[in-house]
Amino acid sequence: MSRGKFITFEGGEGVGKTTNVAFVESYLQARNISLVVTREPGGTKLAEKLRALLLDKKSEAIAEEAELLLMFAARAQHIKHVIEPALARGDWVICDRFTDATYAYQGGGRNMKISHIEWLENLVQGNLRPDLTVLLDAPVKIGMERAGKRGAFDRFESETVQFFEDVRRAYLLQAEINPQRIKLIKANQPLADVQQTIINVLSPLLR
Ligand code: T5A
Repeated sequence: MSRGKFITFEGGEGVGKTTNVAFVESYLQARNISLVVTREPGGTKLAEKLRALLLDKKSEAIAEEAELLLMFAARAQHIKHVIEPALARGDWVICDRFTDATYAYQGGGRNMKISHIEWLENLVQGNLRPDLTVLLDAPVKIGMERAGKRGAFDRFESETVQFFEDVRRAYLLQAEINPQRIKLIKANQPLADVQQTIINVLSPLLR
């Protein structure tokens, strides 16, 4: 049994990650690929509890270091109990956000040291890196408008426009540093065009 593929979806608020994760799920299922769809922070009982704490707007002010460590605590659980077992049994894993989000939000948005994120990434993930990352990119205003239609904002969504501009810049830098893995797709085009581009970037993995 060959190891499954690990695909992550990234991007700022409201760019269409969840919509396109569902699209890829149906697309791969139609090709008889056995897969697990999951998300971060989250994906296990404990990690979902940590997600609720991290997104809760009413919580006490969370120290940046605590936020970073909670993201990686959730990730450690997720990798150990969901991602690694699935990949080992040959399933593909489609994950709505992963460590690029930490580089973007905690590194770019919160301005935390990249060397600290790299250290935690190596500690928690060992050699595990996605085979493919779909980075959906749109101007901050468009993403926030789309996210706003969904209802009340969570703790991250309540951040400033400057924060999201910094997040976006950090994501684009990640794509520049990792051009083989991260495929940048313009998300401010019609959904059908976004999805056709996603099929194009997926096709090398299906060969
Ligand atoms: N976080 C996460 C960190 O800070 N560090 C980390 O390490 C990690 C892993 C998680 C939060 O945690 C932070 C980042 C996040 O703030 P989340 O729920 O994963 O939160 O992220 P959100 O961005 O809040 O997810 P959203 O559901 O808001 O956005 P999506 O999934 O990008 O957008 P989606 O698919 O729900 O689409 C939004 C709307 O746009 C429409 C959809 O139909 C929907 O109505 N849409 C389009 N409309 C027109 N044209 C298109 N091309 C469209 N694509 C989608």
